[in-house]
Amino acid sequence: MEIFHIFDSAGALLDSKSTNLTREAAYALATGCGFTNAGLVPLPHAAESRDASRFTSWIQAGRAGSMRYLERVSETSELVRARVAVPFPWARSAIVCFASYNSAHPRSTEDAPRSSGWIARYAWSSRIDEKGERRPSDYHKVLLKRLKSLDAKLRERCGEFESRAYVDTGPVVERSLAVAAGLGWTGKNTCLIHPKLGSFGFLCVLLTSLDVAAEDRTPQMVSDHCGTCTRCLDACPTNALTAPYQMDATKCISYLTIEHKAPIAPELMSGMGRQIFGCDICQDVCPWNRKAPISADTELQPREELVNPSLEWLASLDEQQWERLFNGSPVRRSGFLGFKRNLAVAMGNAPGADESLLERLKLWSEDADPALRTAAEWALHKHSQESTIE
Ligand code: B12
Ligand code: SF4
Ligand code: SF4
Repeated sequence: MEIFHIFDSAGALLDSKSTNLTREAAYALATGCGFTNAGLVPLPHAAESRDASRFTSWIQAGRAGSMRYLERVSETSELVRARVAVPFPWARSAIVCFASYNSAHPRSTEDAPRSSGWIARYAWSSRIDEKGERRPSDYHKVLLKRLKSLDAKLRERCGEFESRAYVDTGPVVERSLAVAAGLGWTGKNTCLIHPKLGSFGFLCVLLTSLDVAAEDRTPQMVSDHCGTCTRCLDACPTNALTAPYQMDATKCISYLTIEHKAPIAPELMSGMGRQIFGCDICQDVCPWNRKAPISADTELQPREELVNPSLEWLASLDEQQWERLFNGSPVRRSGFLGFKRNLAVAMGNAPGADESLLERLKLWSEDADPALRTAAEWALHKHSQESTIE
């Protein structure tokens, strides 16, 4: 059967006599829509049972904490996310896309200005708007738009078919599909690592009812390149990486600062260091990110003001100013109160304490919000102990 994998010099498809997808076509169309890389996997895929049982064990071990949406079950009592076929029995292929957000800016693990915090690299993103002004951007929106244009391009060639486009929020395990699509391997830090692009990349998925061409149905997996390295496990400050390839999300700083809305357990606060939104440590120490190319993605460019931001500056923002700073940014997910709670922890971990930080912490230690109050009390206690020791 004829398959559409013949391109002219501009990358346009010349032949579309069949509706079978090829890797080459998926890659060309996806990169044409702005993605850095893309792979294709037939569904169900070869490692589906293995990944379904890994996901199920992870949920059963209580690793998901309060992220209840991950635990949703079907009418047949199967975890919805364990296999794509549970929510989408019609799905025959997944185009998995990778969008790099790597930048030349410092790593969280490098020396930083005194009393500065850390916002995860993925949340620095911005774009220039129609008026020429830099605006925060959110990868969910940016990439969903690209997936939709990929979907439209496929429709022009294949006619109608069933599809779903997901960036993060769909009921699928994106890293499982990315590995199956040959985009990289699962690192011991649990991240998808692309052998050339590293792990500072977003993943997203276009599920379709289109079949994969026969010659592209054989899995093209990237082998595990972690070898004897254990840098990520050694560097994780809260021991969230309980063993190679195993993460207890309830201990992960990313979970604690973004997803977890309640008070943070005091025994985890010291380990959180200066992270105020997300955490990059296990990726910053990874040798596979050292030589990764810098992303030229115009919609995911870093905002300078969010790199090593001063804790004092962030703590001084009122709600309106905070909303303005993070309107349209992934940082909004923590909420204003959650962000202040995270700041309080980072202020507790800051070396020494300026009078103004202590004043702010005193104010917050009387706040009505229990999560902020607990964090501020902990931070004050920590500084009072330090001054006693001195
Ligand atoms: C819940 C979630 C989290 C949770 C839990 C993370 C986790 N490790 O499970 C928290 C809040 C902690 C989190 C943190 C982060 N996240 Co997150 N998260 C998700 C989400 C929504 C679901 C992940 C999930 O289902 N977890 C359950 C576990 C079982 O699944 P998994 O780790 O993805 O599964 C693979 C491996 O663990 C592996 N595996 C399991 N057991 C074993 C055993 C062996 C031997 C091996 C080899 C492999 C293996 O198999 C699975 C399939 O391959 C996905 C989006 C999505 N819909 O998939 C984004 C996603 C995984 N997150 C992402 C990002 C960017 C992050 C952060 C970097 C953000 C930050 N800077 O703070 C950190 C990274 C922390 C880390 N080391 O993983 C990206 C990952 C990109 C990449 N290159 O890997 C995703 C895909 C979002 C996106 N659309 O881009 N995240
Ligand atoms: S993101 Fe941070 S806390 Fe989470 S596993 Fe990696 S190093 Fe540990
Ligand atoms: S730091 Fe080392 S062990 Fe961890 S993911 Fe990177 S290469 Fe693998």
